[in-house]
Amino acid sequence: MNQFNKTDLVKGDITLIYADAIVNAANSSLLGGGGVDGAIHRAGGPAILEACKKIVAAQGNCKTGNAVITTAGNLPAKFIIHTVGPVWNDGLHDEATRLANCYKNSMQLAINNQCKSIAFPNISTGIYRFPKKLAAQIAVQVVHAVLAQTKDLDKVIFVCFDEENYNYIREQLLLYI
Ligand code: AR6
Repeated sequence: MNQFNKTDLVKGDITLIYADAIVNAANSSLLGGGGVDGAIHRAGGPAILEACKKIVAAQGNCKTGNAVITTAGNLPAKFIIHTVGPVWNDGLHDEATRLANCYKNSMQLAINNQCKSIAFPNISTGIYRFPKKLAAQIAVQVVHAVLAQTKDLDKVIFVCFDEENYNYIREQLLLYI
């Protein structure tokens, strides 16, 4: 299986995806919010928030670029990996590196928890205003770089809620055929 076959592109709602882990674009409080974060907590039920609160009590807030793992509650996934994307400022505040870290650290956490498949939303491209084209370039590049270095993941699914993100991710994935 080549690396291209290890990536998939889906347009829709990540809460409906059957993957070992789905990634949440959270904020550092881990207490929920709008966008995909709101959708995951709503669909997954209160067990996810309870697990997040325990993590915050034990280790404090989650820093930008880092990731933590919880139950997926009522969702079809096994785990939720909550990562905190950067707020886009002007591109001069390490936004690109910090977004890359979200993808890297989420994949590593999935591997550490014996996950074979992981689904990502377009982290930071909503409320945090990261430019979608640049975010797609970073996401696909990092995912392929990590896949090239591990045999532990069988599938990475990009789940795009909007047409614009879908087209940018598609454009980037085609570069790897
Ligand atoms: N499934 C997949 N993708 C979705 C869904 C869904 N159900 N809903 C929205 N998106 P955002 P951010 C897409 O704003 O920019 C929260 O309040 C959306 O179209 O969810 O990282 C957190 O608590 C966009 O492309 O996350 C933080 O405070 C992408 O998900 C803050 O928002 C990310 O948009 C994080 O902002």
